Amino acid sequence: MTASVEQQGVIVKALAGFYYVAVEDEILECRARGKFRKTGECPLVGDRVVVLREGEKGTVQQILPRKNAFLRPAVANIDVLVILASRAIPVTEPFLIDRMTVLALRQGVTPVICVNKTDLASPEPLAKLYGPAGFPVVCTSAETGEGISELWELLAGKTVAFTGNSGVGKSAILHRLCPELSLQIGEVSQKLGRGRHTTRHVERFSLGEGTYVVDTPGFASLELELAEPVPKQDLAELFPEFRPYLGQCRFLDCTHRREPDCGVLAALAAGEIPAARHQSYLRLYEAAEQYKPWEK
Ligand SMILES: Nc1nc2c(ncn2[C@@H]2O[C@H](COP(=O)(O)OP(=O)(O)OP(=O)(O)O)[C@@H](O)[C@H]2O)c(=O)[nH]1
Ligand SMILES: [Mg+2]
Ligand SMILES: [Zn+2]
Repeated sequence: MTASVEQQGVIVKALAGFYYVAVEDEILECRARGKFRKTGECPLVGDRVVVLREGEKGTVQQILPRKNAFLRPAVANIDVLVILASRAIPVTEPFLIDRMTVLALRQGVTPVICVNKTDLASPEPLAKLYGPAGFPVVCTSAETGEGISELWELLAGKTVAFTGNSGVGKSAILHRLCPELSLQIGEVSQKLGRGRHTTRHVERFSLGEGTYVVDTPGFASLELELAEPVPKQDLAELFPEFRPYLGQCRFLDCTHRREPDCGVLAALAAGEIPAARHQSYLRLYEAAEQYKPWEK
């Protein structure tokens, strides 16, 4: 009979019901304890966990307190969320970026906007939208290597997750950051302009010097509709370029949609806030209003 021991580690990969946990110098294949199913708790890549080890296998016993947690992409305890976008195929809808920045900021995670495929299309429209809004923006090409060292500087020493629609180049950029990694990089269907969901699981890679990057599967727009929205009253604060105007509304409970003497609407009219960003705000506000958790 093998003796069982409790150890602490970090989940580095989740795949087909197994969790791969880095304990000391090795990776232990684990199942989750049955009680997680009952409590609705879900172990995530990046979670610090207690495992019960029995020989070569283990069981995830307990999830240690989290700094933050995301369901899509399914990661925990990150410092930076790199939102990868592209203006070539597939074209990223700015709303996707806006939604991810809101989710990141809400949990105290720094969003970095990375506009990839600069060899195929100018990143400028997106850079102009997000730079002035107060986000770090970096323009890259996994093809030519443009912007990779700039991106590296934003990530060094941090735990980072990559997200973005399928085919924008998350795995390709990660491969550029660390060519030794063996990653599957997909093809983009020319006809559909969509990626093919090449990456199918969440996995954390160590790039050395205390830098960790999590590659995640790209999402489809449909999944956004199912996700739990941010409460409507919290939204305006999560648009950084709205903040200077939030104290300037006539009504304390102004929702910045159509009220008279609204500081945000005045800034919008003056061109200080881009129309696209305000439209995303309205769309997220509406989604929050219509969300009925009991219907999910
Ligand atoms: N021309 C060009 N092609 C790129 C660039 N980045 C990625 N690609 C190509 O785009 C396709 C998709 O890249 P992936 O890295 O697999 O995309 P992904 O975001 O990981 O996609 P999923 O894993 O499906 O979410 C591949 O054929 C890449 O070679 C780039 O900067 N320029
Ligand atoms: Mg991928
Ligand atoms: Zn207002």
